[in-house]
Amino acid sequence: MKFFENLNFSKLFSKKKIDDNLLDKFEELLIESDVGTEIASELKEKFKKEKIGKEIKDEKEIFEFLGNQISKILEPHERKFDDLNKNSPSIIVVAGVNGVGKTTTIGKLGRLFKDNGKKIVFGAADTFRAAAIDQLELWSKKIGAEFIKSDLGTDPASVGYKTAKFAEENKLDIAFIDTAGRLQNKKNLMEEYKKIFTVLKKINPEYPHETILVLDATTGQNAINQVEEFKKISNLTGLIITKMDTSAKGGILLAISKKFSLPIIAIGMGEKDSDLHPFSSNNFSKILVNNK
Ligand SMILES: Nc1nc2c(ncn2[C@@H]2O[C@H](COP(=O)(O)OP(=O)(O)OP(=O)(O)O)[C@@H](O)[C@H]2O)c(=O)[nH]1
Ligand SMILES: [Mg+2]
Repeated sequence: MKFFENLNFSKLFSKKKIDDNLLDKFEELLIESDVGTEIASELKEKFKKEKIGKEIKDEKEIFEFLGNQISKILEPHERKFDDLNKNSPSIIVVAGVNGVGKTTTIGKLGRLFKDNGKKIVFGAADTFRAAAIDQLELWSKKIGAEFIKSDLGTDPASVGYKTAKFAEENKLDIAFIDTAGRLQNKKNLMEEYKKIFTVLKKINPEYPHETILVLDATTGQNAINQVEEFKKISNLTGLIITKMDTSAKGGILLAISKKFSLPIIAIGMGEKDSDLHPFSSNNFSKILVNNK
């Protein structure tokens, strides 16, 4: 990630004194890094207020300024893992378009809660692909989670139902329901999600307690459309951003926080079960500006 990686700040600030021309460049670079125009202009104004006319010591000073500002923007959105298990059982639907990392994230979350002594079940409500069911089953075996599936092609909502019931009957702590990767503009597929929610609510109107949207950090601006689409059909309770270990520009998270004010639960930093990190605005901003 490191969204300032390709941004040539040293060149930009070689003049040392900050003037309007440089500030415009600064703003442009921020926009290129996916933070969105609003935040880019906000950061520019703050930077201007504090630094205009002053001598800048070195690049580090700029990174520090940006890191602090980014951390301040994101801090109110931090949400702790523990918060996901307030009910017994906690019913959690994991949503997102295809390939973002839903199934892997369920595996990682499962590992985390399992390590904390929780009893969990995974429900394979992605019934469209045999490989998707197998993938989740492998994760369940790996970490010792219960596993609920139906035959290929059966109604995803019925798997959701079975999973929640199983969690209730067996007094489990958490049920994670995996869903099919699908394009948010395919109306019929969004209908499938709605059906899952409707069926869960028949068991208990509070179900699902959580609908977590998984976003792929490499997606860029399109992630905003994804949030918009999923917000229409569900009560999103949190975000998890995956693939932050790649060259993705994590700046999109700032744009999303600004626009939707959604809690951020965790970031995915790789494919292994230990690669899910609680979201910390402070750490995130540091990685982002590469201010080690
Ligand atoms: N580098 C990296 N790869 C990840 C991360 N999370 C998931 N992946 C990889 O991304 C690919 C897709 O992950 P899945 O978990 O299958 O994604 P999905 O959303 O369930 O996909 P569908 O079920 O097809 O919609 C896999 O190769 C994962 O190993 C991450 O944080 N970092
Ligand atoms: Mg999947």
